[in-house]
Amino acid sequence: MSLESELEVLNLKSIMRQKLVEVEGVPLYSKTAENWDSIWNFKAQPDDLIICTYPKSGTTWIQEIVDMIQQGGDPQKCARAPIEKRIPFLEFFPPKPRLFGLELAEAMPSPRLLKTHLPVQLLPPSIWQHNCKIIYLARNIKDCAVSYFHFHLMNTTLPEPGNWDQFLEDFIAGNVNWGSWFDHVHGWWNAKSDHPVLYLFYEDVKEDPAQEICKIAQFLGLELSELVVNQIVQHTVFESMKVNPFVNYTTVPAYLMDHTISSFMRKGIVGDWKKHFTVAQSERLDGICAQEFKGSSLTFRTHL
Ligand code: PPS
Repeated sequence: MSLESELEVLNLKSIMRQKLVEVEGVPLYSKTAENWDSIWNFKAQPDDLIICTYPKSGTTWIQEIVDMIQQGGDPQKCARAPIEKRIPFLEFFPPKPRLFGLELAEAMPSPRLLKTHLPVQLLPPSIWQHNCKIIYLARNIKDCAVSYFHFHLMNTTLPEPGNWDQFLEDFIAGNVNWGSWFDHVHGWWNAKSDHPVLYLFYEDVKEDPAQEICKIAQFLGLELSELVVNQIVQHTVFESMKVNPFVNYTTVPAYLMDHTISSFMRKGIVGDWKKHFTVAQSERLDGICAQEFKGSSLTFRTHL
């Protein structure tokens, strides 16, 4: 093996099945925690647009929708690079020499589109200081948990998930990368009263994509023709995204994402949880949700 290949293997090993390390009580990739100062000191620009989600809430879907809106509905322009190169993922640190996350963002001309899964309290302060626009997409907890479980199986940068029953317990307790789903969706729900946050739901985008695309365009101060809205709907429907190598993560090496175990574009539906949850698990989670959402105006749909 050449020296370069050996280094590549060593570098890769450092990000595979990473341990989680808490930052302000939130479990994050150990690489993210190691680089926390540089994330916290990220210098935002006033025209940065941030896409924020809890993992597996439809981030990639909304990223492609927003890029399509910004590119006037031209799919060729969105095919300029895979999604992770077009929209830097702020807190993700891949092995060197890959340009990613922060470094990619810093090398990018404005206006930038950025992705993060950070909970509200961990968002770098300069994003608030510059009053950057933020699009938040939330997904119901049951489908989110199922999707995250399958993602742990195929994505070797995440810790081993154990079986579904074990994973679900960790997920509910917030012992997973990026922490508690409850804290995340509530934190961002509350943030929208003081900041320019457009709070969207996966289930609404699934039910009426054209309507949600128009909401996003309006938030960005753009007007789209009916033709362009239809082009965006066609280009971003699950069946199109599943076979589009610029969004389906099939260009990522198989030792990091093994699509033979589970596709990144897995099911793309509302209600797949019914195939995974036992009745007891579902009822228990309903009880926890009832407690967690007491007094909150935030509600989710678990079927359409
Ligand atoms: S990540 O890794 O956190 O960025 O993943 P994320 O993109 O947030 O979520 C992946 C899930 O979103 C589904 N998806 C879609 N659903 C409907 N329509 C479209 N176009 C679409 N694109 C991605 C994807 O299939 C994952 O959900 P599951 O339930 O696992 O299928």
